[in-house]
Amino acid sequence: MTVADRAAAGFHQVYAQPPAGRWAAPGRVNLIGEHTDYNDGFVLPFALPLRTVAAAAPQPGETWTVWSELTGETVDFGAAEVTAAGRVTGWAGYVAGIVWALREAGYPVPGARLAIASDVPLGAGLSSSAALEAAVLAALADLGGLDLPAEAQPRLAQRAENRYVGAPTGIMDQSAAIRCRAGHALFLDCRTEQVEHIPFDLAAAGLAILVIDSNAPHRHVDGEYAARRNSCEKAAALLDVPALRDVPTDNLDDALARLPDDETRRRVRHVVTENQRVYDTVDLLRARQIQQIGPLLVASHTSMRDDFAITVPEIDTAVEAALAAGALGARMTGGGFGGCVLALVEADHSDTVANAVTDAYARRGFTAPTHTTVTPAAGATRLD
Ligand code: GAF
Repeated sequence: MTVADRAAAGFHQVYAQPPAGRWAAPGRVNLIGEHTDYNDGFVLPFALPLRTVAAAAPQPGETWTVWSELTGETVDFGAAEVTAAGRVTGWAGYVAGIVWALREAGYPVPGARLAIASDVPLGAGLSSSAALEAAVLAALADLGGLDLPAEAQPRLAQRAENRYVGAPTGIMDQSAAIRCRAGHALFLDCRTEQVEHIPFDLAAAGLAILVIDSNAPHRHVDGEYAARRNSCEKAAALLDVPALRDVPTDNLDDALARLPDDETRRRVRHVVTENQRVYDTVDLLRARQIQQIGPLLVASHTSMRDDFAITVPEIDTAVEAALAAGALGARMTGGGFGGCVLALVEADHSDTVANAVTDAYARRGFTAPTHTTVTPAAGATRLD
């Protein structure tokens, strides 16, 4: 059964009625631009063909009921749970967070029944939480006839995650889940939220993106993410700029000289050089030179490993093995401390690269990785 069929079947089973509609939102990989979003910088994600689907129908009053195929659990909440942040926890907190954020922004949110099914793996760094937020947001906005343009939705979903769930993430994942276009990468300015859809036709160039899930256990992800964000914000204050995005690349050495310690200098160097790599990647894609972006992906990975210190041995092993097997470029994608690696490969070479990574894992005694090739898909949409 497709994910959309599973959502509809779950809805029927739990509520003994058909849904009024189904809304889908994708997971994402980030081609380049890591930990730049909360520094007001630039990112270049694209949406995955893997999606989360919310089947939904209105229900009377200020009450919400949500079922998930993942746990088989049904969670109910009412106005009391969405007047203050954090009252619903676990996976349903992302749903309650969207209701909370909509209400906070003054929207009259309709009561609703929802059934959620998903093909986006959890904990793989492919943004399953943003896919859930975006699918639920699209469903509630349509059911309530809310005047909520797509451009305004990522900030609202991010607020749900930051304030209701309590995860201090930036705006990349929600923007990707909502605003991506099929066949394109999303060049997003995280300060202005301006986007440019950059054509990313891998097949025409004879290329593929291989996504390798490291299957590494996530280690201290939340605490380390918050710590990186804090160092960046402290560094921006020391440099007397609103955000690290405001440190120009050609001024980097001066900026670094004004910082008090080596660790802070490394964090800043990652963010400033990563923003530049996003620009350089976009320039190459605009010139239809996809195969030339490999060295930028590799430089991004090195910077995440050595300066931002967010990789783990399984991830570095995957990148090294992919490159040794002929990948044109490879890097970790997402927040770090586990998750996925993406490799740019010649289309007919993706099995060779994937097998080389599997062999390298076996040699190191790591849990076997999993892999898939992906093409850029569309953002959130109503299915029916
Ligand atoms: C996670 C966050 F949710 C994003 O906002 C972003 O910071 C990313 O890590 C790192 O680039 O996915």
